[in-house]
Amino acid sequence: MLEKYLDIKPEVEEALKNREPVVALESTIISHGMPYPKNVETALGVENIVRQNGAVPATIGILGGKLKVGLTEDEVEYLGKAKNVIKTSRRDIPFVVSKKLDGATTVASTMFIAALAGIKVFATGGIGGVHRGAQETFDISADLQELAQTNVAVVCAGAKAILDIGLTLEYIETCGVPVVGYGTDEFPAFYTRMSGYKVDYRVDNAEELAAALKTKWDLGLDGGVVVANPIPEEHEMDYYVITKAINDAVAEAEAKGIKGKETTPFLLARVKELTGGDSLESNIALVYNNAKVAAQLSLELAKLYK
Ligand code: PSU
Ligand code: MN
Repeated sequence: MLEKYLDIKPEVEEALKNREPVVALESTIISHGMPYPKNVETALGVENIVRQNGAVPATIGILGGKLKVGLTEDEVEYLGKAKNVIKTSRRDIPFVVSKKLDGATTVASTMFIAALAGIKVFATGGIGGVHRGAQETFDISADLQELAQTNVAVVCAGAKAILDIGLTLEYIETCGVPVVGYGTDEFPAFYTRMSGYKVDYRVDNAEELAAALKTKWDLGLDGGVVVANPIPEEHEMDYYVITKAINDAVAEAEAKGIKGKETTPFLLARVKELTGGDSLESNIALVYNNAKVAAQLSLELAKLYK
C-alpha cells in the first residue's frame, strides 16, 4: 500500500535494508529557506558531508505527488529553482500527493516521511516553533507537534530568535520532547551559540546520545528529540547585528500583515537582506555542522539497531 506513495532512491533503500546509517534532509530549506543558487549548492554540500562522515544522505521532498526519499541532483536543482513548489507541512501532504503536485517538506513533514521510510536521524538548520506574539496569533509551527509523536532525532542549531525561544522550549516540554545540547549546556539561538536558556540534557558524543534515543524508543516513549548543536564559533554572528536585523524583520512582517505559512519564509529572507547576506553564510556553516553530527549519530544508532 505504501509503495503507491513512497519512492525511495535505490541507494537509500539498499542502506535501509542493510540497517546502514542514513540521514534525512529537508527541502523547505532549499525552496523557501535560502535563495538560488546558494540553496542548491548548500543542499548538495550537505549531502557530501553526510557521505564523508560515513552515512547515506536522503533529501526528502514531494515530486508529482510522490513522497521522494532521496532526491537526485537534478531534482534538488529543480526544487531550488522552481517557483510553484508548495511549502508542505503535515496538513498539506494528502492534498499535494493526491493532486500530484510538487512540495518542499518542512521539518514536520520530513520527519513524518523519514519515519515512514525507517530513517531515525534528520539534519536541518533550525526548527520551527512558537512565534513571537503567539499569545495573540496562536502561530505555533506544526514542527513541534510532529516532534511530539514521530520517532526521529532532529539535529539543528537551536531556534532562531524570529521565534519566542522561551515559549518554544516550554511548548516542547509540554510535548514530552527532550532538548539535548550537543557539547553545550545552553540552547543555541541559531546564528549565535547562546540564547540565555538551558537545555534539558547535555551530551558530549554521539554514542551517549544514541544510547538515550534507543532507550526512549525501546520504552515506547514515542516522539522525537531536539539535538541542539551550536554554530561553530568562527561562524557565529555578532549578537547586536543579528538581534537588530531580526527585530526589524519581525516589525516589518507585522506592519505588512504577513501571516500563517508565509511568516517564516518572509522573516528568513528579510534577515538575510538586512545583514547584507552575512546571515546566509552563517546559516550554511551551521547546516554543514549539523550534517556532520547527524551522520555520526546515525552511525552510532545503526550499531545499536544491527
Ligand atoms: N527555520 C529556519 N530555516 C528554515 C525553516 C525554519 O531557520 O528553513 C523552515 C523549516 O522547513 C521549518 C519551517 O520546518 O521553516 C517552519 O515553518 P512554519 O513556521 O510555517 O511551520
Ligand atoms: Mn506558523
